[in-house]
Amino acid sequence: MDNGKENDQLPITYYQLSMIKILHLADIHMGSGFSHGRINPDTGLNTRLEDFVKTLSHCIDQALTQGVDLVIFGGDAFPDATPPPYVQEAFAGQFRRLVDAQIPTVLLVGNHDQHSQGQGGASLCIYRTLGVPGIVVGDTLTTHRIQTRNGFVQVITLPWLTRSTLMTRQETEGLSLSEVHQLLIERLQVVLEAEIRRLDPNIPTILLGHLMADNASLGAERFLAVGKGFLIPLSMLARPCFDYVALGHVHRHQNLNKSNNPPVVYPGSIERVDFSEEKEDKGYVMVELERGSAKWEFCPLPVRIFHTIEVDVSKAEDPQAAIVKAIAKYNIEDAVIRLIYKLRSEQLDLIDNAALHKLLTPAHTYTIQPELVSQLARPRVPELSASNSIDPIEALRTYLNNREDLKDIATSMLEAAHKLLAADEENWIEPSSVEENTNQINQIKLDNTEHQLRLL
Ligand SMILES: [Mn+2]
Repeated sequence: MDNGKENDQLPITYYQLSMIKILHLADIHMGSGFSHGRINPDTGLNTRLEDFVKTLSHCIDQALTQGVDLVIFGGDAFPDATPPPYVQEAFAGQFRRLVDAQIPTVLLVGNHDQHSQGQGGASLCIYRTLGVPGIVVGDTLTTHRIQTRNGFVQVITLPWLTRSTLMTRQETEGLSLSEVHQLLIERLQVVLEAEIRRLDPNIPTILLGHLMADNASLGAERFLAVGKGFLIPLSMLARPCFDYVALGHVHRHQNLNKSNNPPVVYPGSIERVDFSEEKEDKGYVMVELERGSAKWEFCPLPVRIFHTIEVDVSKAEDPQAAIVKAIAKYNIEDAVIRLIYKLRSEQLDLIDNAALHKLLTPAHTYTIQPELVSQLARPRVPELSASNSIDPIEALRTYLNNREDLKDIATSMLEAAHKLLAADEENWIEPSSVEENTNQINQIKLDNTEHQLRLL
């Protein structure tokens, strides 16, 4: 049986047998988030690795029991290009089950899977090097014709692109960052058009990309992406030549094309990588594909629960009781808990830390972060509240406008900030991940804006 072999020589007479069933998952990030786990004394492994393996295993179970014809993975297998062997093995052990069941699988290379120089994804390319039957590695922009039990499907793989993939450093010299991005989009357009022209119009077609689409809803990540990201316009993806656009990179599940012609879907990560994902459902997408139509459904996975318990007890008479009450609102059993409470320094003696630790024991893991609120009335800047997102320079300018005492150095502070940001943009190393920086942004939002700016 030629299952899963890429086949450039299609039979002359070709009939679509029936609908093709596909499992689409992305952003496994196996081996990340260890700080939210603990060592399992029975196995010696971090419990978060065990969680991720269990969830991936659940996904593969579904592929097997529901008899899918193809599995497509949208990239970011591990947190970086050189995962430790035991993590690689855990990942391989799950995909091996698809090989055994002769289910062809496409593994796309995400930004985390690439070496910083953008020379392909070593951690996934090993499957091609070994010639693992049925596994296709998507580390270049190209079209794969794949034979499944229910007929052929063509998959265009679009791995994470870096500047160096599409252009030389000389070509970008003297260009602004937005000009570089514009040029990149133009280059990509040309290469993608060439692939599209080669498509067989009678075969169901998938575009599988690891990318940031220009209207993906990101929350805090969006703020960070400004000036750094390489955003792909949705119009490049939502085209009738594709029956389904399968994406990876953004950890929040979403369909970017509500009219579904074609669906443009991020399944999201399969497990919560950090607290920025605490409120998101996690899962995979099941697709029924035919030429000209794709029915899809998001299937949630049972994953570890994360709760942030945040409480301001600075005005409470009995701060300990107020914290205990806040904790009682949550079912903390087996969950990853982050307790953040704000209090005044003279209340410190009223907190019974040992009792809080005892109370949080049923959690899987927990952290306790007390934050002292200052007694001094601080001038707040309403324009800089956490709900507003403005670029860093504007934020600084607004802040300085509100600080008479800093008037003398305001201009030099702005100049220094410009220099810092420009230096950041000149850096050729791609940001390892937008999504992983969310924590940082959340932290900045939690911390006092004034305080952060003072650090400049
Ligand atoms: Mn990614």
